[in-house]
Amino acid sequence: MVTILMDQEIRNLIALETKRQNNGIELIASENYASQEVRMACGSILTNKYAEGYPNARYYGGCEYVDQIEKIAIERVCKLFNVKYANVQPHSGSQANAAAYRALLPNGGKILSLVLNDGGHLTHGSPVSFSSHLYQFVHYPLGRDGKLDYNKILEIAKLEKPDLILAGYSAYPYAIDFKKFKEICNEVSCLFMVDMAHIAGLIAAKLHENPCDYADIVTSTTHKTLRGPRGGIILTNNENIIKKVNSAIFPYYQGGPLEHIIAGKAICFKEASTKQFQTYANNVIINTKTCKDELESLKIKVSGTDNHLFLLNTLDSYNLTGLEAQKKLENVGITTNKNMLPNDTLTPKETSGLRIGFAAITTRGCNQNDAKIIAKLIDGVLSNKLAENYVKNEVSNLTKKWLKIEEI
Ligand code: DSN
Repeated sequence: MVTILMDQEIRNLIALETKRQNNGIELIASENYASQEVRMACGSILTNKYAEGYPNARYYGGCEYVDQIEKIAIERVCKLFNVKYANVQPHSGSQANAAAYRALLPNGGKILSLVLNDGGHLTHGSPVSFSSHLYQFVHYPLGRDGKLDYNKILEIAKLEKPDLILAGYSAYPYAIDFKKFKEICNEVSCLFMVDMAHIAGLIAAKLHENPCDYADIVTSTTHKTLRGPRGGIILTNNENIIKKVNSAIFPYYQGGPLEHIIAGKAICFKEASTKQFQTYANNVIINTKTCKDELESLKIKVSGTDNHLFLLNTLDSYNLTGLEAQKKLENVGITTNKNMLPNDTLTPKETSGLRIGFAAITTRGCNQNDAKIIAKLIDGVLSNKLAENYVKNEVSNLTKKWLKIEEI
């Protein structure tokens, strides 16, 4: 007889987090709600299994079922993104990026990536990340309009002669022209890598150009717009590169793969290949634009948007730092994150703005009308035009009519 010990302390905290997720308006652009089926796989007995290595080439016995699960995950993700090879083992997007750099470059290799404050990711060369310690990073800025300036990127690439150009960002609200990037890479004879973590779901739904058609390596997380479990993937069409990627993930950077998470990824890839997911991704774009347009009509300084997010300049609009604005919204149940704006004059701890995204609440059923209400609530809170209790009540009315997030 097995005794099941209930850890009440942790259970209580999970219950409270479930309540927070249900009662709040989640506008963090990198978050989403994975389906119950994905979460059940992630909480399954697959966590018990060691499977170092790859399907049919493991260092442990008893891998016949996890082999099948991992093969299915690989097949599904390759089909979803129309690519030949995949590694589904990265524990995170950062691990995926580390392995991708290792597969493509020697230590000290030169990478040209976006200025980090303009929307890049820590692993794209931040001084506090491994990336800048192992590789030499140079950067391209956004243009004055906050958009990629492909002529400028070419000019810098010709000057710097990088080994690799990196595209794909954490806070870029516009479509990315991967074909143009590839042409620049061809012109300066360098490799091309894309980190599509933020827009993977839009790409899966064919609402954004697919970087797999152009890049030597594409990395991603699986938990943002793709709506899967927390984790990473690496994709390529090159057989030689996937061999290097595989050894960079195991044994170089990681040990045993998380087969429970890989099962969750497999389910997510199936979900993302459906018509319903396409409708969902389309609604994400519509809701984001609706909220942005509404704020703009109220004369608030916001970026444009082609995808699941936009940036709100809180300093110019409300004389609030991003941090102050984030706290004011959090106080009424609207969760966002402070974010650097292109050419920001404040520090990353303060910032001049917020990043706002609709991937998560669109999963719960947020519609265009709700997106308009949310714009008015954001403006009302940040300008002090609306009373706190009124906003809390409106937040409650919206979240009560949306899909409920189950605890398990
Ligand atoms: N931390 C993620 C984001 O919020 O965009 C990037 O990995």
